[in-house]
Amino acid sequence: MRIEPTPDSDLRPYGRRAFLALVGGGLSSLLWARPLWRLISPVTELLPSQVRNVLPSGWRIYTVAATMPVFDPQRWRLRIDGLVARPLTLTYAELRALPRAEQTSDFHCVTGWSVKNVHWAGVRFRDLLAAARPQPSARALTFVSAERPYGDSLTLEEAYLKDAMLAYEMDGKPLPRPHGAPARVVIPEMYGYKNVKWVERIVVTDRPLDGYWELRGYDRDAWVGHSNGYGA
Ligand SMILES: Nc1nc2c(c(=O)[nH]1)N[C@H]1C(S)=C(S)[C@@H](COP(=O)(O)O)O[C@H]1N2
Ligand SMILES: [Mo]
Repeated sequence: MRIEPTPDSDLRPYGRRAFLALVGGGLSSLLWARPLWRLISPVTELLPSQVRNVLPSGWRIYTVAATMPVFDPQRWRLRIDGLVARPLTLTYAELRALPRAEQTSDFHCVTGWSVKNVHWAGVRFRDLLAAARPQPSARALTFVSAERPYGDSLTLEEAYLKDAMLAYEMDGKPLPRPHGAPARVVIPEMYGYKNVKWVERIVVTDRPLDGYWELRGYDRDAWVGHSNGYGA
């Protein structure tokens, strides 16, 4: 895996190491990472710095790195590996050629804002994974963002909910760069932090792993209305 230069914030290198360790299969660092984060930094103090801007549509564009990944349709690849019979790499054209699904759903950030009736088009995870053939021990998916060190995971049960998808269109247009071009996770039942933007790799694992915000105190089970967010 490519290792990126260390960014300026004192918070970020920690998260990158933890998440790369996670993707590399090293789970041990995560077991101590979470309680440590709770001690160092209450969740509420981290949130305001997340807000880059608020759009008239009600969306806030959230990032953790200094710059957003650039999407080049010729060079972009989506890697699917881990507990699969056949690890594979999809081009953007190959992703678009998979069975297309569409839906209209609401989007909720754990900090209290929502956007209603977002129209998404993309691929259901079952269709996305079919060619890779998950092994019988597969239980979860870990989504690695091109925006390091962001990532998160879903159990297969969650990923196979009928309105969860890897989305490549939003409101009738290709997914805009600030929203994660060319592809992001959409799972309306769960808070926004599970909806990983700029997905470039999906690792099939035998258990869900803690993602970026979970390492910083949020629940892994991010069900809207039932987890430890504001107003929950
Ligand atoms: N790569 C990446 N994905 C991310 C985030 C992020 O900072 N980086 N923030 C998450 C959070 S907390 C929310 S609420 C949504 C916000 O989606 P938007 O930026 O498209 O409004 O993206 C999620 N996915
Ligand atoms: Mo969020």
